[in-house]
Amino acid sequence: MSREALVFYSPVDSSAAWREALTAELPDLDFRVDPEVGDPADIRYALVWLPPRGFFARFPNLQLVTNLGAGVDALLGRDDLVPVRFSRLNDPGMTAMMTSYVVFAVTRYARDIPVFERAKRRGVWDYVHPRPLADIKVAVLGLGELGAPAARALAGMGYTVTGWSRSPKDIPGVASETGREGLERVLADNEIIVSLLPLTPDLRGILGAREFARMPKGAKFINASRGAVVDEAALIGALRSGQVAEATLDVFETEPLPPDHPFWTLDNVLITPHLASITVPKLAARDVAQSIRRMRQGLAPLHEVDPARGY
Ligand code: NDP
Ligand code: OXD
Repeated sequence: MSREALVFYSPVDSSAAWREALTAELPDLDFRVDPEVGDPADIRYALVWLPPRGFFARFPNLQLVTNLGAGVDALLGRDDLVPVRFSRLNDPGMTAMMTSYVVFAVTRYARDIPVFERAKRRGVWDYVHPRPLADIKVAVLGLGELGAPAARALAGMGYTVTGWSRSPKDIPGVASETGREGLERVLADNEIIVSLLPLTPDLRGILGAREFARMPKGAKFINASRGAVVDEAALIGALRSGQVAEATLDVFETEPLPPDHPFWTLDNVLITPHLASITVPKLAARDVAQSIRRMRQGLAPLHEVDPARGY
């Protein structure tokens, strides 16, 4: 009879912090860190972020893969995944951090901060009269676990907020749009557009030349979800022409962003290195432990992902 173990793999998250947080919840858990996995047949659970190709094929008794984050695009469609259950993390720390990033990026534009950053570099007192927040229309594309709280926070601050999602939503202070026609309206009506869309086959490249042209001239774009929801060449064209005046980009089609990428040369682009939000082990471990307990009882894990839906 083999033992029941969990394998941890992440190039960015601390295995020590996760071991401590998870074994505090589940003292009997045999927590192993790749590549020290012992007998691969012991592995029932995987807690992973961006594991290399071939990773899962080694574990014949794997039952549950938990993504160390929200976006599961890098896990789905792999050829080394045996049919297992998938879950994602959904912890309050990750949500709070994403909301703070979106509020920062939107407010930076709403309060004309890039204008003052440039004026300071030129040594110029460049007064721009502030506009009431209610006059500033912001769209949040994707109203999921992260998008909905960000939209709610923006609305709570006084912005005029519309969200776009697959199904209609009822979020206080946030107008709801769905479908292709809804997207067309959202793009045309809002001066600040935030993407919190997952990278699914449907949404790959959803924001291209046509969509940037539809935005009001001088729109601001914030992408904190996945680079490939955007056609980067089209965005660069729009940023060069001024159709899109400014962009804040945390995510890119290729990461790390290659040194010769045109985004680096654009003065109207703020680049952050994919850290809009991270998972906080102490806060997320409870759900991971609960999912393992549920699996032991033959129940579905928490925050299960439907591979067919893609998010
Ligand atoms: P969720 O899966 O909870 O929500 C996804 C949202 O997108 C839902 O509102 C869903 O609609 C909507 N959606 C999906 N498909 C479509 C479609 N075809 N048309 C319109 N709307 C659609 O995701 P999260 O909110 O948790 O996270 C969003 C993304 O943020 C993640 O997938 C990940 O890529 C990224 N992320 C980035 C981080 C960073 O540090 N930069 C950190 C964490 C996440 P509905 O509600 O109707 O299902
Ligand atoms: C995530 C991310 O999807 O950090 O959680 O990008």
